[in-house]
Amino acid sequence: MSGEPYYLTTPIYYVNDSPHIGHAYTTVATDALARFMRLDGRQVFFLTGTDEHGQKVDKAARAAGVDPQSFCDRVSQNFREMGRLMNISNDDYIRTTEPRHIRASQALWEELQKRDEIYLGKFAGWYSVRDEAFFEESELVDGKAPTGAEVEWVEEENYFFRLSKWQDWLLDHYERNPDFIAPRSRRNEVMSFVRGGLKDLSVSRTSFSWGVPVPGDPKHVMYVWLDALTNYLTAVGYPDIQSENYKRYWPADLHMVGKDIVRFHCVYWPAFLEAAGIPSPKRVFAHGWWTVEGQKMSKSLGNFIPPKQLVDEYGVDQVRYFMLRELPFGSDGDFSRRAVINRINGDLANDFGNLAQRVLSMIGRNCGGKVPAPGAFAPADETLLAAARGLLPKIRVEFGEQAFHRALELIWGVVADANRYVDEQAPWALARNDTARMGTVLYTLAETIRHLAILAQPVVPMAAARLLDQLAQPVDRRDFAALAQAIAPGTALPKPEGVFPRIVEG
Ligand code: ME8
Repeated sequence: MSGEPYYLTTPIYYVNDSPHIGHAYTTVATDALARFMRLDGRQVFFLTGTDEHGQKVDKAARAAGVDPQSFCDRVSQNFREMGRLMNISNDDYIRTTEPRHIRASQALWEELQKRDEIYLGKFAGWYSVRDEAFFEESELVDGKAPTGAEVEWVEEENYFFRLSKWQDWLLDHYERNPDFIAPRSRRNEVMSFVRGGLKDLSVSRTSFSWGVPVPGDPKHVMYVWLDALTNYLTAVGYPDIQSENYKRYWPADLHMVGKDIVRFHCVYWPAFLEAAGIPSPKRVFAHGWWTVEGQKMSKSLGNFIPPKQLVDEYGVDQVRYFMLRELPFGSDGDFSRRAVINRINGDLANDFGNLAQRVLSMIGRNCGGKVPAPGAFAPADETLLAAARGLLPKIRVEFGEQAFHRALELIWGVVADANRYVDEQAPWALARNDTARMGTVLYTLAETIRHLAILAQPVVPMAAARLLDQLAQPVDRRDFAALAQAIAPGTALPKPEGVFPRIVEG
């Protein structure tokens, strides 16, 4: 493998519950980026997995009447299946109950202890099991966590991490690395939290045992977030810092997370790492929150949408496209069936699907099923081809900033240009009186569709692959480097088939 390394991760999901569209969203976005980077020649390592320790999972296992390990084995499998269902191209799947991870977490702990970053003390404060987080009295809202979760008073002998010591370093780190936290609104939020003052953080618990035992003091288990964050190191071989993967992939290029877990990733994580002498990840992107049909997703409302239900109903590429196109990535938004159907029938079926279907069937009918040879290009042809050929550098910028919606807008901008061009050039009329010009127009369109299909692969991999099959493009000519090699006149094309069916509402 060659190419510059690119390491990206999703959060590891708690196994207390089944996957829903919120989890699918983060994973799909990360997958689109992983696919983009691979197509762009990068050597990608894409990690996802499950977070299996802590009080929340322990409680869920008890409620299900099974031991925590069997419970984790079962629920982790559901997240793996969600990955398959959403066509996720992860390179590794980590579970925090795996021996490799216990070893890495304990090694990080020992490193922190060796550097005197951890000390034994007495904790007294509020804890929310749902958030697996400690809160200050001043942070509580009507006696609950700011997230609305119940809190309980905890008094225990705990190990503490000297978080307060890292306050100035963190602020300086944010200043020196303006791209470390995205989007900007999250960066401001984190900076004002840190400026508000950091207290040392309790990093062990003794009131339950479902966790990684603290080295040398096994009546303590590690705080689930210290254990969980370490997964990003485990997967690249930590503590073996001489391993090929560690050297190649650490520090990670991107941790993709939801906005609910920014503090853990942007405050605690870089502080733990710096304290252990390990470089911080380059970037954390915290995306927004989905509501469903105008309501917060919650167990009590029973409105969690399992990804399988949507994929069965609309198709996997359709759901992936909707998720990444509908919301400006980073903002909150609402998931409604109406909005999904509008995107599918509008952008996919009418605009892109129809364009491809029209052009490929005209080539089938009027050119003996072979890509026609173009004559001299007219200005309108040149304009369309230039728009298609100019896309990659533009969408590279957007993917680099995780602005998936803007990348798709750009691609679909050229879909719209191509549709306008078909209408203006009217190749069906040229078929009757100027077959040479018709050949040039259909060639221009076939080449444009090839660009669009190659560039759409990260988001709609299956449909794009079917389009590239219909353009008879060999599998080794589908990456971004292949954009420069125009489709060969005379290429025999198979019979076209629609790739984006309309949703017919009953
Ligand atoms: O926090 N909208 O796991 P978790 C958008 N184990 N995204 C959503 C969402 C919604 N309504 N609901 C969930 C944890 N998500 C920890 C992470 S990482 C070292 C440990 C997504 O199962 C979003 O990415 O609660 C959010 O950050 C994540 O699921 C939380 O998953």
